[in-house]
Amino acid sequence: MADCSALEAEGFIASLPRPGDFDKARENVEHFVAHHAKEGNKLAFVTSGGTMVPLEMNTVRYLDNFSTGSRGAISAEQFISNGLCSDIPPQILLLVTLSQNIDSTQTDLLEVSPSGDVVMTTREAIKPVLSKYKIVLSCNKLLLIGYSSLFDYVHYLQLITKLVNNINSIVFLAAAVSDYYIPPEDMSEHKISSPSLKLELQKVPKLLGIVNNDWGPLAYVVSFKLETDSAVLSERARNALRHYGHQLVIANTLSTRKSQVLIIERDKEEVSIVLSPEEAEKGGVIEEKLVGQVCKRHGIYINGLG
Ligand code: PAZ
Repeated sequence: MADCSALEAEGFIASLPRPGDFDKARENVEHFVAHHAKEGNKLAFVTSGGTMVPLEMNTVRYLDNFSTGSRGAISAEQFISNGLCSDIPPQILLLVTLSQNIDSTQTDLLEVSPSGDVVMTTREAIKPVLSKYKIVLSCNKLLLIGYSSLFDYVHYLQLITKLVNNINSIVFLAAAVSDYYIPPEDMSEHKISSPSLKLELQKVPKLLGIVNNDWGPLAYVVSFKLETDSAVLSERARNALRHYGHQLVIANTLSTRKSQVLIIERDKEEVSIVLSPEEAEKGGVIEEKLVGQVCKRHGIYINGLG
């Protein structure tokens, strides 16, 4: 694993272009965190979706990791309405990819009015979701920060983890982060037009250890391990837990991720969380159980440190 020191991580991140709205996002996150710290509220910082790796500076083409963003989005909802936690549920800071999936969800909500204008649909099915979303936003319980590329993601990951570094914070890393990238200095400025294309990608330095060792040492860090071969899942997740020192690793395989996950915790037997077909049919989601377990364990963690 290409691990790096905090200094190397700083250098790597500084070599990447910053998202255009970084300063505004920093201001928003600072306000959100300060407000909830004053109230003594818990925070969950959730990352969600894939991280696009651009091939050109003026990006026409890119590579992406598989992720629909649904794990992060549903988990954020569950953190907000977590019925399994006895105390106040955490407020949410959601770092979410601005991917095609999200765009297409949004365009599904659009319809053309009789006057020909494109307007948000008032279809019954989405009314409760939208109104819940509006309430959550207006109560300042949710702050959304959008990103597209790997470059944006690592800048925000560093910024936000440092700002939420507190025992009351859960850092919940559900985004699917690329292991490879093209360094900006090797990228074509404009659209590549060569007759054939050979790509040489560099390994992205492993930032997972830095997240809790340097940027967020007080936070409760939960990372995800994705494999496609279930035979190696548990062992690799346990290795990741040992290697990075996170509080929890959630292990999932691509094909069964919506119905089964493993919770891997230091010095403990792994716990399997399953969503039965009957529960799924009734509209149940595995994230409800998963987030409940995370909140319960975070409560134990806080009490242990307090
Ligand atoms: O976004 P999604 O719901 O389609 O999938 C979720 C997931 C598989 C990306 C997530 O559970 C996960 O494992 N994230 C970490 C992936 C990684 O190992 O980089």
